Amino acid sequence: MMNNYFNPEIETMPVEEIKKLQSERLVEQVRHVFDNVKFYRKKMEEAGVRPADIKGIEDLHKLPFITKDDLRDQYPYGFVGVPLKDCVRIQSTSGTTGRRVVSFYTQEDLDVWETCCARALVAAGATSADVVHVSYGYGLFTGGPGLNGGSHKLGSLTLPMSSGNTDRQIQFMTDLGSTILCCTPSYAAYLGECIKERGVKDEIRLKAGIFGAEAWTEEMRRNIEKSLGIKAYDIYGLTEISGPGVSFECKEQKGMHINEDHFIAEVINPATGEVLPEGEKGELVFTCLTKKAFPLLRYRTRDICILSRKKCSCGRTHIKMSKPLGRSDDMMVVKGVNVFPSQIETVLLANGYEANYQLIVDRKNNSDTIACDVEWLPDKPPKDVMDKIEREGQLIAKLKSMLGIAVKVKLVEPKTIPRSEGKAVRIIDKRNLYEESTLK
Ligand code: DLL
Repeated sequence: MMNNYFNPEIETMPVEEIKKLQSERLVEQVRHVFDNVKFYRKKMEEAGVRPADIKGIEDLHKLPFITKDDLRDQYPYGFVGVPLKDCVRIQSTSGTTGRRVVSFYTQEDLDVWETCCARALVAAGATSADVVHVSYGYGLFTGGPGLNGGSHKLGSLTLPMSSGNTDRQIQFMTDLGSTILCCTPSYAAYLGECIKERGVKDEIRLKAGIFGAEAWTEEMRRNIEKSLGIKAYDIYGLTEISGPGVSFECKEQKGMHINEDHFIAEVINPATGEVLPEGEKGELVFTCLTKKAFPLLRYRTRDICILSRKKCSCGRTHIKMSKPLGRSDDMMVVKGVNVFPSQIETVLLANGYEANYQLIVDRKNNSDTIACDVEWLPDKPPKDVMDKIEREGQLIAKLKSMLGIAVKVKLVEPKTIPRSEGKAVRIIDKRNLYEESTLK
């Protein structure tokens, strides 16, 4: 009889046993990091913590945090925990020079990552008899390679479609009878519209989709499920902690099970760093238990979440996280790309403007748009309309090369962007993608 798990013995392990396994792995991992990652060894020494002080997960709170800034400062090799000859792959975030994170993998690390993705596929009902259509981007982005690897592990026929070229996507989907779709939720919604427009819904064999990499609402889930005639499951992850599959939804569709044999999750107060009890909302922090090439301990994700150990009807015992409910920094995911306002600011300052700007992010026809109003300097007004268009064009090109996505730029008169007495309101996100948790 078919079961609903990829690794039943681990996914349904009694909680006490999971904690025991985590403790054993943590002790070993702390030793590995202390011995091999100079930067973290120094951090531990500064905090007065020795590997011997970490006897199990109850001691986790003694370890110092790692932030994205630490990764940036140590770019590219500072966190690598094995000789480079043992690394077989890198993946990277969509960020640019200043914010780029490069994550390294040994062959075993890739194996673990792909197993986590295979678990997500099985939780969405996939078997080796399925045709898995992967429309996440391939290359440096983790989406395509992660789900691709998971699908191979499961033995499913894998279509490495990558993103874009919607006509071809639909053609393969109908010709090859794709049954599981993996892509961002906004692309799934767009595909649903295109399929309707082309009148080919009857030729589509999809039964489920695994959608993540950006925030999406329950309303979007309902729309996608209706337009594609499928069950839509959430999947979460980040490049620093391997990629997609850190956690995934099961048939309950209420919260994502974290692969606790490989990651410990904590929720902290982002202002004080204090660990919060289960059920409270705070910043999600991950410790990698098994990754050797890029072994991050207590990495602050900046995603705001809630954890819950309530019994799940699917039988999995691994803790669940809510959908991300916001960010504790100002990062936005636009068209699947991680965008920081500081990147925009860098471009403006480098091109003779000041940081008087406002970003307006919206979603039209299931596609994100980002516009940036920028004040020209009082002593440098555009000479005429042509000059204004030319200057806007220059900024568009510079922003495109910094972010990798198109930003619509409008130069505006000085002092027309509202000033604030406190923190400047740099971003108006009209998409309302974050909502209250459905985890009870
Ligand atoms: O987005 C990995 C991924 C690929 C996840 C495919 C799921 C599917 P990064 O580009 O490093 O990695 O971006 C990580 O994206 O910190 C969240 O803020 C956001 N994010 C990822 N998954 C979700 C999700 C990939 N399901 C950042 N819901 C994370 C909301 C998500 N936000």
